[in-house]
Amino acid sequence: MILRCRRGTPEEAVTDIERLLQENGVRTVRSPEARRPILAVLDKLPGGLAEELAASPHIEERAAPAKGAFRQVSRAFQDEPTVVRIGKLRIGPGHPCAVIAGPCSVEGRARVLENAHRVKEAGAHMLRGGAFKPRTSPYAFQGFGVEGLRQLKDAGEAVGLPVISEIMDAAHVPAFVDQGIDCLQIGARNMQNFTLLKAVARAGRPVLLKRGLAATVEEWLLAAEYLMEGGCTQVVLCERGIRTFETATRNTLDLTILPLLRQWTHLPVVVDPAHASGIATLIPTLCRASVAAGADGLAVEVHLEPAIARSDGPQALLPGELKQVVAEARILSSLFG
Ligand SMILES: [Mn+2]
Repeated sequence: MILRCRRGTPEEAVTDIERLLQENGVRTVRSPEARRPILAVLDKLPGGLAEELAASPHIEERAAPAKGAFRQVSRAFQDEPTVVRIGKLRIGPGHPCAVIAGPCSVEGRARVLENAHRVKEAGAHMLRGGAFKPRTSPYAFQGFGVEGLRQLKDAGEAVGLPVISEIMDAAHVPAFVDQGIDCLQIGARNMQNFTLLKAVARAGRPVLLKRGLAATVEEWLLAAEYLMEGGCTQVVLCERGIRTFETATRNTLDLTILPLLRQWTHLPVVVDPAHASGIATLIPTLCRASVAAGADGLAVEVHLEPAIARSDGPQALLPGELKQVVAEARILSSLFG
């Protein structure tokens, strides 16, 4: 349950409500919302307490979350949508569509630097690159690890872009922080790795949380709830396609949930049509559809020579194609935003 106080409720009245709940063994969390005090009630209310709260002149509304266990991710927990801050970049409503681009894998210092220059020239806002790669086959390229993080960060700094990379292991959090990785990505396969979610939440960095390939929206938002419960308020959701009966494409891009997420959560949403489709020629069209459906950002992969990419070459855009995607996203987000 979420308790929404009237605007202008005095602070003492709010702390009285918090104390009353605490004395009854009920935990609460205060929303960062500035316009009015909002409390998420984490535990079940004991008998009689609900009536007592209902009688309070300070509580305007007792909102039920869209799904039972949602609390801090709930739309009702914040009147204002969350705008995630990554350096100078802003991801969320009211800001231009954020484009995250770069190679699937960091493939060496010179290559990632060249890629970064082309991504920057194309107008993208954040450089991506995998250093720890979750590959289906153990024989496929696994990434350069910490050295890859260092090369990615150096490339980002050289062109003035923040960087994002996937973290697969809770033990790697200090390495990501030490290397200055600006945004930590939780990949689709780790969406419900709760130990990882808890560790990443404490890293004090923005997090991009990909939807699991077989995860419902409820499971996905509860994974985001883990991050928020752990103290991370800067969470970006990323739809990257789900596994269906269809085999013509790598996954099936689920844009249906974009307007639904707007109703259920205040968190911003980015769409990754590259991993959803797996086919580079489909990506520009899917980018347009994503922005039209309300995406706050796009995540795509770029390679200068896709034929020799060490991973995901078939879904890599060329720099010129990225430039077109960025230009169209800017126009469409101003039209629909
Ligand atoms: Mn990839």
